[in-house]
Amino acid sequence: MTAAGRPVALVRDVPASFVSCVTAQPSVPPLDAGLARLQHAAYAAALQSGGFAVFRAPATPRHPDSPFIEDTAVVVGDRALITNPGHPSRRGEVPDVAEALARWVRVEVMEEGTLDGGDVLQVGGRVFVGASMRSDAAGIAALARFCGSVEVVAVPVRATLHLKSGVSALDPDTVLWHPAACDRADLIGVRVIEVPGDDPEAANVVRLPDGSILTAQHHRLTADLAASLGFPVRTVDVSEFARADGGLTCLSLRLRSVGAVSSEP
Ligand code: CIR
Repeated sequence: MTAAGRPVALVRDVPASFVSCVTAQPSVPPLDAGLARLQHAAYAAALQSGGFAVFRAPATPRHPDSPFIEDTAVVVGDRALITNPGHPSRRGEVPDVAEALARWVRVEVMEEGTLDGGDVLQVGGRVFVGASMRSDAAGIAALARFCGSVEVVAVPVRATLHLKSGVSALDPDTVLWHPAACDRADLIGVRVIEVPGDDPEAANVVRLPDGSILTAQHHRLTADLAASLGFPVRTVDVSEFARADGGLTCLSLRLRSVGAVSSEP
């Protein structure tokens, strides 16, 4: 399929070992890799129909969390910073991602500290980075060096795994935010829309190139909220990934300023 000029989204297939993902609490019943694969395919299809050219990196059995590809790199324009993920079990995921990204962007590897891409939110002309249980001060400093003249704002993360677990962009100047993620005042220079309810992940959405918002099926209120703000909404079921502490953004690396020449089926 030809998709000249479309921004790229890179996803990573679900291995059978997905059942052994890192989770804050043991999964009962156990995670279901077959169901996760079906949901992952629907997620990739939604990215595609919303305007991304979707590319798939193969699953790696040794890395159960590898479908959460967002954590392994930060793409700014035509450059990517390959991260050193905060959880030791995830560090082996990065070489394959670096190799895949090199097709589109210049790749640099982080040399100090830890950083998860799930903590990095690019919106309002700034880069917000969560100081979280996964991203430390040295990692945040490495990101700031990588970003050069683009302002990097460190945001203490309250009760979520990552910053983007509870804050994500609706458009270039607006974020959805849940109070469990961070202090609202830290989100300088952007319009902040509070998401109701108890689950911070309800604020995790993906803005698609066609301007629509991808929401998780189990967060009905988020879809209603986005629609009430005038955004077209697409919805996918990612419940199996939510059980492994992941949201919608975690499942792809989005290269918004890189146009694909062709995409895989
Ligand atoms: C982990 O704990 O690393 C994975 N089970 C979930 C990662 C979710 N990623 C993200 O929020 N960006």
